[in-house]
Amino acid sequence: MDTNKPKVAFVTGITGQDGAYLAEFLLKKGYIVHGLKRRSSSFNTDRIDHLYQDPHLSSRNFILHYGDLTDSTNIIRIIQEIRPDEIYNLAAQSHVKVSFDTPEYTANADGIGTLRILDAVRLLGLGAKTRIYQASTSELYGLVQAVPQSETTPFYPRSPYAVAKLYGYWITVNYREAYNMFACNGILFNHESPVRGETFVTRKITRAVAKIALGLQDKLFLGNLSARRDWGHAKDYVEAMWLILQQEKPEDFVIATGVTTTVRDFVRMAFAELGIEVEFSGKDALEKGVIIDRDEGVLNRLGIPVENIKLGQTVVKVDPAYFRPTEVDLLIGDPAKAKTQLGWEPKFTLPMLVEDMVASDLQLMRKEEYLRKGGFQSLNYFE
Ligand code: NDP
Ligand code: GDR
Repeated sequence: MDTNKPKVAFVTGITGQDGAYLAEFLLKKGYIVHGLKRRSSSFNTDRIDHLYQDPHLSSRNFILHYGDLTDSTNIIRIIQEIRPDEIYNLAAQSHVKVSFDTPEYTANADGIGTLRILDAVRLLGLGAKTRIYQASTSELYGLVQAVPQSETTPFYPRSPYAVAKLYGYWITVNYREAYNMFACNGILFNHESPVRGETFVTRKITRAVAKIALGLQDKLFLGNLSARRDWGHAKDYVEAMWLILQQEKPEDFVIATGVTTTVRDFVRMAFAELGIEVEFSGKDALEKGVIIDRDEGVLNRLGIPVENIKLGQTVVKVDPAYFRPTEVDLLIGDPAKAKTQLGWEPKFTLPMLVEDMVASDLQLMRKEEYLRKGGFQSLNYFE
């Protein structure tokens, strides 16, 4: 084998949060990266535009292919063409709440989509060459059986998304055992970043906090404030994906920080980044968050007009429309196996994650402020 030949990776879901960070990570390691991109009626490549290479160049190390996980013919064709050393299957309808609205599509893309990848590798006779990473999730644990959740904690999925991912998890294990393939599950707990999808709760919060501070929005409507999540930074988590495929034996790993926080506390932390103190009162659907203090030194340093931050103003309200038919109340992962076997350790703490996201959204919303002042249409309001 030519050891100087660059490794070839195929990343599905390359236009998503993790796909973008993973592509950057692999390119830095010298890989040739192929990505699967869906056709969309408008551009969907914002997160990877900085990696784009002109297709007319004679040699490229970043190549995109049109395709969809619901179409096995294109999956087989692309894998046959590129014969990857590693496949990272990150593509999914990844929103838990949306999976209640689109359960059949979610099952097809997230569950059967995983089978399509595994079976393409098997059918093409690449089982001994190609290593496969499957993006499994802490949502598999669902209804709490035991905490902290580890590789041996029983699963109890609580959404069409989680049930589809349960199929993805087990079909990966089955292909490993039945066909001796190097196929692994990374059971990743929630991980976020400045490019997190705008409808996931952390990003929804950091965007709204920045808008409220700049006077572009009054308040933020949220669902279950008491849900607890183990939040890490996506940058740390894509490194773990790669490490999982570099082991001698294929195994499954939990990737988490081991720290859990309520949505309510995430809101407090995000406002606090901008020198705004928010206190919560009331219960369930009547709970609300009100500004009780402001740090003028911080506001001045960040150039946020003090008059935008009104003491007594309600900035968070609960809208039951965001409640889920079945909720996952508590996630807290035990990353001990990843720490000892992979040598993986997250570099970001939760306060560092919040700081990164709020700073980035403040900058983004300044652009929106500028556009609005100029009389232009504002950025979309995502929920
Ligand atoms: P995103 O929602 O940001 O990205 C999902 C990606 O999948 C996008 O590139 C999307 O394309 C693509 N995609 C969706 N449906 C299809 C389809 N039918 N065919 C091809 N591509 C499709 O997710 P994340 O980056 O946050 O997550 C990556 C993976 O990890 C997902 O599988 C998710 O379920 C899983 N996961 C995520 C965790 C997290 O906290 N982020 C935790 C545990 C697991 P487009 O851009 O066109 O929409
Ligand atoms: P999750 O992430 O469902 O854990 O799935 P999300 O950020 O959507 O929700 C986290 C918790 O916050 C509560 N919540 C709200 N959620 C959203 N989206 N919007 C709200 O307004 C809101 N208010 C409260 C939710 O009820 C929930 O308890 C993410 C996805 O990335 C999955 O793909 C991944 O598998 C898991 O993380 C691990």
